Amino acid sequence: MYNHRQLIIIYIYIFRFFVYSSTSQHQGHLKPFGSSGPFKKIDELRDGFPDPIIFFNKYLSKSHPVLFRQALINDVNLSLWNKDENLNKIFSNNNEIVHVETRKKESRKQDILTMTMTEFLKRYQYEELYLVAEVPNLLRSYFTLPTSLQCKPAIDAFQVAMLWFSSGNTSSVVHTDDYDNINCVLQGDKQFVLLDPHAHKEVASEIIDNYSGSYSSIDVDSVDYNKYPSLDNNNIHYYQVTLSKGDCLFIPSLWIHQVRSNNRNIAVNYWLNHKRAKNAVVNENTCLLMNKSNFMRLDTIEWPKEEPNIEHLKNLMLDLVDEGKTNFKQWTNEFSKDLDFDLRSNVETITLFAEFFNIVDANENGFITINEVESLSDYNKITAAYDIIEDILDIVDANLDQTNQSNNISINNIDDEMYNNNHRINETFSGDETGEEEEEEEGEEEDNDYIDGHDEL
Ligand SMILES: *[C@@H]1O[C@H](CO)[C@@H](O)[C@H](O)[C@H]1NC(C)=O
Ligand SMILES: *[C@@H]1O[C@H](CO)[C@@H](O)[C@H](O)[C@H]1NC(C)=O
Ligand SMILES: *[C@@H]1O[C@H](CO)[C@@H](O)[C@H](O)[C@H]1NC(C)=O
Ligand SMILES: *[C@@H]1O[C@H](CO)[C@@H](O)[C@H](O)[C@H]1NC(C)=O
Ligand SMILES: *[C@@H]1O[C@H](CO)[C@@H](O)[C@H](O)[C@H]1NC(C)=O
Ligand SMILES: *[C@@H]1O[C@H](CO)[C@@H](O)[C@H](O)[C@H]1NC(C)=O
Ligand SMILES: CC(=O)N[C@H]1CO[C@H](CO)[C@@H](O)[C@@H]1O
Repeated sequence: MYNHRQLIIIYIYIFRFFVYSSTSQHQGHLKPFGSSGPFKKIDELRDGFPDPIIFFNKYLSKSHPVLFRQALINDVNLSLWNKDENLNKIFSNNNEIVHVETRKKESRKQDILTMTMTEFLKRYQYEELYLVAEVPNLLRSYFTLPTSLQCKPAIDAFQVAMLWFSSGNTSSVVHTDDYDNINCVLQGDKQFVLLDPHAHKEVASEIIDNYSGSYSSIDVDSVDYNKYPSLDNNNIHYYQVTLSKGDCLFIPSLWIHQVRSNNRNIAVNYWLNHKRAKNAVVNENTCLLMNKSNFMRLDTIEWPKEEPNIEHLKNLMLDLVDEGKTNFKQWTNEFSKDLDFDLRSNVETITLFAEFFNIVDANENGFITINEVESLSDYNKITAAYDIIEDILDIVDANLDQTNQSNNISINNIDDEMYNNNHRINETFSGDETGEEEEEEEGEEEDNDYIDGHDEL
């Protein structure tokens, strides 16, 4: 039997065990995501948007976030958002449909409703509703494209403008986007927490644990540091940014972020295709600053068609395996259909596609399994894979421009040949330092070592 003194000592050991080896002592443990520091300060500009040349050279191409305080202050249409009354007038004779989420604390598994704008305006103050949709047609004439994007090569990279509208108290999941993003608050305020994935690679690959959605299963209101030990580290610097009406924030592609909103809340965000934005040549010649009284409104911009992106790629791969299409020939056929281009008709595209297949086919047996697709959750791998698809798309685009297929190669067995040849390339993609060989950028960026090729998405 133990005497009292021994029992106390045992209790102390048990206590110490829990305190020191089981429970995180970090002050952020079980608190909202990013609520305890240390913090880093975001660059802040106070004179509206910088011109496109500065924006692209100093921020976008360097994946450097920046806050444009009161950038919309001179926007004559900013007062439109003050009252629902104004919006009701605009939509009074219109049936435009919008997508509406049904959980203000974001769940990627929630139901999405569709309803008219008028119906949304009637209901959103009283129900758990969050409009997240492309800016409705009828509203586009009220939006001026941020002047940092008012330049032809920048507009060519423009992907989509989204409207975010709720009565407040929304919180997003922790996630990343493939796009570069400028987010502007039109009403209410929004809090952003940003985390640099290049400075915190281990955090990025641990917490973004749902690969098909590029998001984290972290409970944003109570982060369990025991579950995400990479966060249990006092060298992780968060950026906390609060935007008020008229403020805009640039969030670089692939930066980890989480967003909350308060009160009646309206925001717009502009997504740019990262690869195109990064390759955009924005200088004095290509980007004559426009006549200030003629700034482009959203309704005057030709809406680009949505490109295949990582999301689409992931879903396509999962669907193929589901349908029992698992070998190289089948994938070549299906991807050809998806890209609307016969991958075999061009030696470069079929070679690249074989490289792509090899990345996915981790055990190199020639068949893709669900496990192999799932294990692509490794950030480096999925982006290396997606990068190849982007390269294929470039070739496809160039070829379609020519509409000249006289350089068709007659290939019948080339699939297998290519497939075998490309096994040689496999080690290129097997480690963390993927894709060195195919780095065709100028390569001066410090973020290259995060994931090679990542910065081209
Ligand atoms: C990822 O999220 C989707 C919903 O967005 C869900 O269906 C799927 O089960 C999740 N996968 C994992 C591994 O959590
Ligand atoms: C404001 O909105 C009106 C109505 O769509 C439009 O005619 C006008 O050009 C907009 N002004 C600016 C500066 O965008
Ligand atoms: C705000 O949202 C949180 C969940 O994120 C919920 O617990 C809380 O009750 C909500 N507050 C109000 C006032 O609706
Ligand atoms: C700018 O545009 C306005 C309206 O179209 C026009 O009146 C003015 O002359 C233009 N200014 C310059 C410098 O082109
Ligand atoms: C198509 O390509 C062939 C040779 O590759 C060239 O001779 C011909 O001029 C091209 N046609 C067009 C329309 O570009
Ligand atoms: C090239 O291939 C396409 C289909 O892949 C075909 O439609 C076209 O006629 C071919 N052109 C030549 C010159 O063989
Ligand atoms: C054929 C070939 O080169 N296979 C290599 C693929 O990569 C693995 C390492 O991931 C090597 O062990 C194989 O030899």
